[in-house]
Amino acid sequence: MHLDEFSTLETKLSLVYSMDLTKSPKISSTFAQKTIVMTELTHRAGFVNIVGKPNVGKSTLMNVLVGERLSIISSKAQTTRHRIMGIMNDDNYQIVFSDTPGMLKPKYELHKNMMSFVNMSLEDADVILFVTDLFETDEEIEDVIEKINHSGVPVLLVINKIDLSKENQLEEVTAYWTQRIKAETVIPISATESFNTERILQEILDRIPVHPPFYDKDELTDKPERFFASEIVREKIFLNYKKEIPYSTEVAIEDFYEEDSIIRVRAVIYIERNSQKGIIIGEGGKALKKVGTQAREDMEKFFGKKIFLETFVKVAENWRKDKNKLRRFGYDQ
Ligand SMILES: Nc1nc2c(ncn2[C@@H]2O[C@H](COP(=O)(O)OP(=O)(O)OP(=O)(O)O)[C@@H](O)[C@H]2O)c(=O)[nH]1
Ligand SMILES: [Mg+2]
Repeated sequence: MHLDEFSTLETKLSLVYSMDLTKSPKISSTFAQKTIVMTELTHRAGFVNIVGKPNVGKSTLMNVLVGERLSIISSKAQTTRHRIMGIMNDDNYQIVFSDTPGMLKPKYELHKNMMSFVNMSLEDADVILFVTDLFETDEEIEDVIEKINHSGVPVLLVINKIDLSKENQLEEVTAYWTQRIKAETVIPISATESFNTERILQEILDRIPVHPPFYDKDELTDKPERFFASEIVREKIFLNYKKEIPYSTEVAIEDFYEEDSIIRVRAVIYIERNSQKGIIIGEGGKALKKVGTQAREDMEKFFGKKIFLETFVKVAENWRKDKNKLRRFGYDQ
């Protein structure tokens, strides 16, 4: 560690501890000073990147670990399209989780961009959480697994959805994956039941370096408010429409205007073809109204404020295959 980093951190810690500790009549200032140095020598921080095939529960797990609904979740594969950071802060550590899109063989330009988020996250991790469930195989992702096995980064193999496990299934799945992934340990969990997720935390803390925090301790994510607003609308689209519609849709927030007692949000739902407009809007506008109401309710919970949400539908012809449009939607790397 650089000496100047040490002194900045020491100043910060001095401020914190002079408030907390020296106020207490039982704790002398010498003790407070010692605690500062101890914390400096023991504070851990690192990047923990969550990867795996689509639909195995990566986003559910990150939300559980961070304790906030940062990533959207759906029963359909390929819900997550970006790398989303979720920061877990404690006095003694800071873990910067990254949720990533499901690993797949790219079929169009959007997939390539999604996979570049995954590849990047393999490079800057202190620990990789490779998540699978009881049902997935390594089909289509053999090359990414190869990359993980040669990355030199410690891998924790997380087997999710064990609430659905039948006799011997967990043993069989564990045997299958331990032959493929070079993992330091295997952690069976149920993300939806928060079962055994504490063990993940312990295994991470054993592996991340002693380091000052990378971000302010009150920060929770790297993404702006508009991103979460658009993701909430997209989640409701994944929930309410079938087949190609969720995959053909992107959401852009054109206005996010915060007033004292309300946030005014203008969301544009982009589809690939004019013929999809009718499906999105639905008979008498019912389908779009439902999406709007559900999204508004979730935004009010997320932002803790009343929301006025307007939704519009526009066509962005074949946006999934168009590099310029993808860049406009924030997929540029
Ligand atoms: N039964 C059960 N279902 C789970 C568990 N964890 C997640 N799920 C469900 O699995 C589905 C996919 O969850 P996500 O968290 O969106 O999965 P993901 O890996 O982020 O998926 P992509 O973003 O598409 O890569 C959702 O319907 C979740 O409710 C679990 O522990 N048990
Ligand atoms: Mg996800």
